Amino acid sequence: MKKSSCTILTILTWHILFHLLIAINPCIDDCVLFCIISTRFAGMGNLLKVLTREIENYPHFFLDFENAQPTDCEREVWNQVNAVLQESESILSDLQAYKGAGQEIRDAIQNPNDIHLQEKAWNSVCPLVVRLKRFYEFSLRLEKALQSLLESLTCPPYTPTQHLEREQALAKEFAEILHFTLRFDELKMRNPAIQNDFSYYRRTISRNRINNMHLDIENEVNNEMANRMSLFYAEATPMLKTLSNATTSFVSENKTLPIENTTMDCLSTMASVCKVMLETPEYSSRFTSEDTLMFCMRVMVGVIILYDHVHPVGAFCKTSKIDMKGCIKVLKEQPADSVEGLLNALRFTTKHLNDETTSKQIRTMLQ
Ligand SMILES: *[C@@H]1O[C@H](CO)[C@@H](O)[C@H](O)[C@H]1NC(C)=O
Ligand SMILES: *[C@@H]1O[C@H](CO)[C@@H](O)[C@H](O)[C@H]1NC(C)=O
Ligand SMILES: CC(=O)N[C@H]1CO[C@H](CO)[C@@H](O)[C@@H]1O
Repeated sequence: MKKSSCTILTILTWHILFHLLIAINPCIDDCVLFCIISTRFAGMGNLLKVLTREIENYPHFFLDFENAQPTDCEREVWNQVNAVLQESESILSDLQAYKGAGQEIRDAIQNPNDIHLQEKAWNSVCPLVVRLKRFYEFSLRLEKALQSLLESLTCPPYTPTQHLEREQALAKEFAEILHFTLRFDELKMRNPAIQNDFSYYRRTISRNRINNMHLDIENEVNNEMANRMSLFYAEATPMLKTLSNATTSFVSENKTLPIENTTMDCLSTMASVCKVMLETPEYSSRFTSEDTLMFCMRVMVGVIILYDHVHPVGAFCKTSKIDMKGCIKVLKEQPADSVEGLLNALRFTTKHLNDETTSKQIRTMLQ
């Protein structure tokens, strides 16, 4: 008894000292200090959790999706990612307005000898390809932004929970990337014109190349670019696939660190935080707008899908760090029409739902 209260006292002293020192020197030194303390007092984290009554299995805190502002420590990465995110709404509205050249292409194909119709189709498709290139290039910038965030949100010495709680503005940007991704892929899936236009473009350009005509477009979209764009648009959910590829390579390039676990933990923690905020009225009532609840749901689903694509056995099996039953339950408690798209995303864009390791109960919940 005496011994354990002594331990607790020591820990409290360190805890207080730690916070005092952080208050004095907030930025770099706290990392160093925390590192020293946490290596010297392995296990302190768990005891502290008990002391602060954080004994639940799943991380639990309010992530301020509406107002989080970057601290000085976050600012550099935040600015970099924010510059990318600034463009995301215009990408979405451009994609939403994308009508395609279906009619012109059909006319040209049905009248192969009508040069005028061939030119008309070609001239309609070229500007569309330039727009598709802009979307594709945006995916590359988003991929870089995601990697910067993952680096910040997984670096030692903090746990993913500590990172997300301390770096809420970065966590919010991470959420915004996922939110954007789901909306982009939804629009792309509903627009078959994109692939149709692009494959017409590819067939026609090789013919035009033989006839040595109308090749200005190649200054804009060269052959290598066209190949890469082709792979991108061939994906059912291209933006998510880009992010999951990026996350997978982030995990494998950083193998020497215990990051393999921390990256997955970062994703599962994010899912859990969203779930807890949605199912806990004390948290969800702090959002001033209904849109934030929808945002939170999309982010939860986005992060689950990402986890499922990156993790070797996915999000649905028993060992998954994501409480899938809880997440699906939270979605099903919302008005059906607002979550149907999200449930479909879980049904049709995940990778491991139909694996044998997925419990019957989860499969039934998603039927
Ligand atoms: C993702 O990676 C796979 C395998 O390396 C590749 O075939 C695919 O084209 C990539 N997809 C995207 C969208 O980057
Ligand atoms: C971290 O990941 C490695 C490889 O996947 C695994 O062997 C190890 O048990 C994991 N550690 C923890 C604490 O989960
Ligand atoms: C610490 C470390 O090795 N970080 C590397 C993780 O992987 C990215 C690329 O995905 C590198 O840029 C980082 O330097």
